[in-house]
Amino acid sequence: MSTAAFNPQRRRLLAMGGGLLLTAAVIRRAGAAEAVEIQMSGTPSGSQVWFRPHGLLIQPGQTVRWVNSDTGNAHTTTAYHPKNHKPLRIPDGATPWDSGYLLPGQSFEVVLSVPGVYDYFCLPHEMAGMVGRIVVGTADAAHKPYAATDAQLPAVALAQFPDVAAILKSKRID
Ligand SMILES: [Cu+2]
Repeated sequence: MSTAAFNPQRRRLLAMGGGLLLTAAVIRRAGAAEAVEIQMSGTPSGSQVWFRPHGLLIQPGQTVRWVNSDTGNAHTTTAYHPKNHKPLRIPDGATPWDSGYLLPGQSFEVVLSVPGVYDYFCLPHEMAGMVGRIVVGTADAAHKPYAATDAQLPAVALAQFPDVAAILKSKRID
């Protein structure tokens, strides 16, 4: 119950903060300071789980914040990277992340600075297709990134990555 009460309050604070940042943007560098939220959620039974948005375009240096807005499930946000025992599907030189288990109401942030395509997954739900893709800055819209490692991923996860072209066009894909 306390987490349910915490979330709306926190969102209001974030909204206020966002307003202040927009004001500051007049002075300098709006995009660099604004955090973008990705919700981690699912159906009450856990039979369906998702990141929302699961396709996202941000600018280099922007902060991404994953929030577990689920009522009962723990989730992770984990980069596809050898350090996380997965094939490399983030740009060369980018720092991989692994949130560890986030309980409902908990959140995790990273700052993504290296331009390119970042694929990530939820550790307990990769096999349920709970994956996401972030494009930082720009990417080759015609390119299928990381195709060489596609065969190492579960088909259900692979099927969920939005096309780079669609992310560049829509900026946000739920
Ligand atoms: Cu999950």
